[in-house]
Amino acid sequence: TVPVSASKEDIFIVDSPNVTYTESEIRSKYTYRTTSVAKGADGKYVATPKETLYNFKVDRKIPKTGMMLVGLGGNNGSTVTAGIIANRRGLVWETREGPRAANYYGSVLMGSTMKLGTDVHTNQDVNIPFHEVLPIVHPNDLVIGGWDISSMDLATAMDRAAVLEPTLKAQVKKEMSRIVPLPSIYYPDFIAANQEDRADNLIPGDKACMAHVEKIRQDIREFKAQNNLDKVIVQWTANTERYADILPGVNDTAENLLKAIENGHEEVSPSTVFAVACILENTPFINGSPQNTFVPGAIELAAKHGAFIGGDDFKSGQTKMKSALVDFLINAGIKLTSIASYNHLGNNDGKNLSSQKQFRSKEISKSNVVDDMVEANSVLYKKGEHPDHTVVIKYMPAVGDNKRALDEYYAEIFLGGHQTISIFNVCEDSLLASPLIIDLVLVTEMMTRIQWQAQTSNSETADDEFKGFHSVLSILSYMLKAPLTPPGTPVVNALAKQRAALTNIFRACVGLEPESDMTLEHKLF
Ligand code: NAI
Ligand code: DG6
Repeated sequence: TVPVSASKEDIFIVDSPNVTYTESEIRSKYTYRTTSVAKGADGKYVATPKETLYNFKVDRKIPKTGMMLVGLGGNNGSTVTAGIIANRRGLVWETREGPRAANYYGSVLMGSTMKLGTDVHTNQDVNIPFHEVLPIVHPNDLVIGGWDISSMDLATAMDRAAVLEPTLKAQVKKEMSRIVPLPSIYYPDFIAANQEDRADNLIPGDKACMAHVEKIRQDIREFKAQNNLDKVIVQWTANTERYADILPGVNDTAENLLKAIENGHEEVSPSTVFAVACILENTPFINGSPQNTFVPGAIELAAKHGAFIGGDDFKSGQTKMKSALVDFLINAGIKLTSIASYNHLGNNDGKNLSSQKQFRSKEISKSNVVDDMVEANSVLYKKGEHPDHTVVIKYMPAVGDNKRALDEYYAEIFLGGHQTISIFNVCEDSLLASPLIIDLVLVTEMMTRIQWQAQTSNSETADDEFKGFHSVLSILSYMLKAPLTPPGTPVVNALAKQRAALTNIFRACVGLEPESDMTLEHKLF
């Protein structure tokens, strides 16, 4: 007999003594299997299978959720907003290639599937949409708001962005024109000087202060109250800032960072002020740009408050490709020796990045994305050896949001031969970034409803021993170029591993084993 789940919406249930459904929760007892390795006196590794037992608890009630974007009036902000409205209303619009309908292509959660298991009768894979595995918020239900230093309403901002088809814009124009960004904080030194003419929607003051932190907290509370929301997730999709210097006594600890804000220290960036405000408000904050928003003091503050943070820098096109291709090459035993990455783009992001300090932030996040894969292969690379890697970005107004990314991968193959792979990637940058913004919000929100406890021998432990994941959400790595991880833990850049982490953590929460591609059922008979 198959047990009945409490929710009619579920498209599957797990039939296992380790999984229980109640009206409000899904609980699973999960055995996490890893391998411990120690080096013996003889220099040989000893690998020992290890099992850790966890209980997971998932809150099934889908909350009414708000998404507040910093940089709401930018290309990403206006595009993701129009996209959600178009999906919510099921819009169809004419293009020169025929009608197009709203979709969530490019969102892992909304556009991809995962294998649930194997059909008992046909022995074939049964795949289900990713967003059906856990009770995830539907993006159509997100209430959108946010801040921008530009006062433009979103209909006008969407025209300025020049991303969407006129026939789509016409249909969302009225709704978009009603959305006007809240004034924001602007410390001119952090973004390019060429952005100054946009800055007409400002909270007074040109350096960090507690009044700014309090104003942002108040904005979040008001947005929540006005829209009757259970939760808000804030995301930075504003301009790339320059790096902040890490200064002892200023931003190195939580206490010092708060003092530095109080004292109006000039090395505290707007994005860090937003992060601090969100942390104090216990509102998750994700950084979609490359700068070091999460200075050590901000990370410590988040951990202290158990507030979720995630970053950095959306991984949309060129870098996503890179983290998949390099994974493939190195795992195929091919010695990658150089990567040359050129971009040119003509949107406001490109304009801001034409300034050296802002470019430097992007150069760093785009350059460190292969380190873990290289380091893991001691057959191909000696300790400290690394492929050459160059990143170039040029501002070319004529191509607008239609970014061109040209990559050359040069590798050494069998017996001293060479393989050169050239990639020319063209697409609207904001149409790739928008679904990532959605995924980041959906996964982050879901993580606020997952709790865990280590199973002990007297297993049925009390609820108050459950706790949340670490405040640094490394589970978001798939969507981000320079994944932030809990201090002292490794960064994983390989795309397949990042997706597996996301998939398998979700599966564990409903008591399912990690996706295994062994398919012994198709090999042993
Ligand atoms: P954009 O320049 O069109 O939009 C940024 C918006 O932020 C502008 O409207 C600007 O007025 C606003 N802004 C600047 N400082 C602000 C502040 N302190 N508070 C509030 N608003 C502020 O840029 P776009 O294309 O939307 O990209 C946004 C960010 O996302 C950039 O940092 C970019 O590097 C990053 N990113 C974009 C990707 C993409 O594929 N589009 C991928 C990876 C990262
Ligand atoms: C040019 O590199 C501008 C950047 O903002 C990128 O378009 C953005 O970071 C996306 O980069 P990628 O490497 O993920 O395509």
